[in-house]
Amino acid sequence: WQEPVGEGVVVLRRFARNTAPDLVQAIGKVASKAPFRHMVTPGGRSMSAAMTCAGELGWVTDRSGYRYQSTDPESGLLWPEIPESFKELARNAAEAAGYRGFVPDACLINRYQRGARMGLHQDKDEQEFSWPIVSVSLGLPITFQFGGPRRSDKPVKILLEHGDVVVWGGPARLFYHGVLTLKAGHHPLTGSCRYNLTFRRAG
Ligand code: MD5
Ligand code: FE
Repeated sequence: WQEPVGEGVVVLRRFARNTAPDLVQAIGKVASKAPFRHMVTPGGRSMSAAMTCAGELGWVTDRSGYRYQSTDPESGLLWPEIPESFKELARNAAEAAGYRGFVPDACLINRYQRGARMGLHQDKDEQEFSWPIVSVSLGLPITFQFGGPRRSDKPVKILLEHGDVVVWGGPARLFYHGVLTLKAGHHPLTGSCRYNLTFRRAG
């Protein structure tokens, strides 16, 4: 079932619940090769969400800007491959939302701990926007802000909980969005944090 959030948005509540333990284990494997880190924005601030990546391309930010690149700037190595369990989930979720044959080349993994947030922004560093972004929430809940095409558009709040998957396509692909500060809590699978996986076609 789905709720009407906005044109191009498909919310798949609890879609990843059964595979969540596998996903969390696979996050650990990726992070053993490419550890979570707090990247710096072009403005010189450390992001409060820790990040790592998997896939042919990874999203990075530093003083020189936002971009996708094939190597981890911390190690100089290629990013780890996207785990099979991730790819299968991304493909199935995209298909459930009407996009057949979604093969992401980039997976960004965000880790939010108490106090972490993400301000309103657009995802526009990808080369094209015809494929959706598939996002998977794991662990602690967070309040998501779904805005519009302009920063000034008043955002709607949506609670994203463990196992929820959202497919952001159509006009929403480029809408402003963010998450409010993560509140302290405990989740049996992820402990004190929330993970968010985003699957993209970046190249
Ligand atoms: C998160 N991550 O919960 C979110 C989920 C990011 C990011 O925003 O850039 O890592 S992705 C939500 C998203 C993507 C594309 C469009 C829209 C939302 N939208 O139209 O609201 O960590
Ligand atoms: Fe985003």
